[in-house]
Amino acid sequence: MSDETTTPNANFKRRIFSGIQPSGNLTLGNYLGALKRFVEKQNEGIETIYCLVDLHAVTVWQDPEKLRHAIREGAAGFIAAGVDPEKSILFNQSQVGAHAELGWLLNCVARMGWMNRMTQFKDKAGKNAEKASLGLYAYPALMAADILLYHATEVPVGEDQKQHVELTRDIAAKFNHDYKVDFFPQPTPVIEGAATRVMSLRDGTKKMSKSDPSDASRINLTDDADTIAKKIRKAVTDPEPLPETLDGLDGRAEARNLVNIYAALSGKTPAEVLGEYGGAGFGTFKPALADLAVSVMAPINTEMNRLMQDPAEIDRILGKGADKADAIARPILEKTYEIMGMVRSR
Ligand code: AQP
Repeated sequence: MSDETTTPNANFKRRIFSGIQPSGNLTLGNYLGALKRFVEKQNEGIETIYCLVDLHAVTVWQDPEKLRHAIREGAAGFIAAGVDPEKSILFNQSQVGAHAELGWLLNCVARMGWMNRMTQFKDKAGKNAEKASLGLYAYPALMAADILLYHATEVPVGEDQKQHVELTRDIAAKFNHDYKVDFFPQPTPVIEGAATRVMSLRDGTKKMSKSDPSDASRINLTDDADTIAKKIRKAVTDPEPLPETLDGLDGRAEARNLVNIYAALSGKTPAEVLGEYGGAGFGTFKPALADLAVSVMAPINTEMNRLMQDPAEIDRILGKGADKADAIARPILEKTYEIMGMVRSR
C-alpha cells in the first residue's frame, strides 16, 4: 500500500469488509477472486466481516424461493471454503437494516456524474438501461455504505469491483469534506493473486459469472467432481501447445485463463506453471488442471452439501453474525445521522 492510501486511515483500526451477491451459484471466479482470499485475511488475524449482499442481488429480478436458497447455499459455500463464523462475522445484508439506511444517506452524497461512469452498470444494464431498476444504478452507493458502515479499511475484491471501491473512496472523501469531519476512512481495494479476473470457460474475453446463461461457462461450488472435470475438459482452447513464457500467452485469452486458474489453485505463479507445462498440448494440460480443480473444489462441494442438510443451523449462524455486525454498524450509522443534522431522540 502506498502512503497515499495509508495516511488517511491512520486514525482507523485495520478492518476488512467484503461481500458476494447470492444471485445464483457461487463460481470458481468468486472462489479465487474473493472467498479464498477472505479466508487468508481471516487467518492473518485481522478483523473480517463478510456478507451475502442480498439487497444487491434484488437489483435484478430474483425468484424469492431461489433467492432464499441461494442465501443459505452461499453461506454454506463461505463456511465450506474456510470462513469460520467464530473468527469472521458472516451474515446476510438485509438482516442489518443499517446498510439500507446508510445507503440512502450516501445516495445523497454520491453525484450523478460519478454514477454515470460506472462500467458495471453499463455492462449489466446493456442496451436496456431505461428498463434497468433504479437500484441497479444506485448499487455502487449501497456498496459504499456496506464498506463505510464498518469503517472498513480494506476490501478484498476481484478486478471487476475495483471501480466501485474507488467510488467508495470518493464518497467517503466528499462526506468528510462537506461536513468538515474525519469520519469515514479511505478503504483500499485489495486485488491480489493470479486469478483476480477468472474468465468464462467458453469465451476467454468474458468474465466467469454466476448469471451467465451457459452453465458450461463456469465451475460452480455446487458442481461435483465429475462435473468439474467434464467442464474443464470441454473448455474452449486453441490448438497450439502452451508457450514457455508469459508473453506467448498474448492473444490467447482462453489459454491464459486456464494457466491463471491452474496458478491460483496451486499457489504457483503463471510463469512457474508455464515452466512446468510449456510445450505441452491441452491434451496433457487439461487433465492436470481437472485433477487439481477437483482436488481443491470437490471437498468444498462435499462440505457445502453436508451443511445444507441443516438449513436451520445456517439461519442461526447468519442471525448471530447479523447481531455482531449490527453492534458495529448501528453506532456508526447513528453518528452519521448526527453529523448530518438529524434529530435522534429515541
Ligand atoms: N470471474 C471472476 N474472477 C475474479 N473475481 C470475481 N468475482 C466475481 N466474479 C469473478 C469477485 O467475487 C466477488 C463477489 O462478486 P459478486 O457476486 O458480488 O458480483 P459480481 O462481480 O457481479 O459477480 P458475478 O458472478 O458476475 O455475479 P452476477 O452474475 O450476479 O453479476 C467480488 O469481489 C468480485 O470481484
